[in-house]
Amino acid sequence: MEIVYLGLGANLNAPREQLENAVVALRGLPHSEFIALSHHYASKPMGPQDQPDYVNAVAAIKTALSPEQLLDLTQKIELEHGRVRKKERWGPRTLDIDILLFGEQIINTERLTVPHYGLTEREFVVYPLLEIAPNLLLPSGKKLNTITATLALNELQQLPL
Ligand code: ROI
Repeated sequence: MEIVYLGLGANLNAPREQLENAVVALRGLPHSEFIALSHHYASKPMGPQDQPDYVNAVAAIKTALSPEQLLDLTQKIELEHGRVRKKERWGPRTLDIDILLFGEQIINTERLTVPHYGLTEREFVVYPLLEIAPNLLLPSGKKLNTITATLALNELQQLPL
């Protein structure tokens, strides 16, 4: 079993409900155990600014699935929640599930880059992740909690439950 951290994001069609539905689906993943969920956070869009603010969260699961099996299932959840893959890069989305970390594994395949390439630069990933894993060590050997010293909050806001 590996501990996997998943980044959740949405900015269309009642984003908080999208995340809640995603969590229900993640709780039902086979060969897996749901272990933690951060608060929801309101965040300013990274990329084009002419789109709604996002709601982001991070979840932790324990899984016996392989990274590719998990990716298949998270992509299926995205599609079932009406994710529209638009042509526009970094455009708005109903639900995005990113595999941030998969145990200590470093994965570079056609389909998967783990750790997620944006992990340490995105306040809407780092702060929710820190909330549920305050002592996390990245595969690079860097401690996650040292990154916040140089990472601006950019109006990130923890939302009440
Ligand atoms: N911006 C924010 N704030 N949150 C996201 O989840 C997010 N996801 C994306 C892009 C378009 C890069 N911007 C984002 O895919």
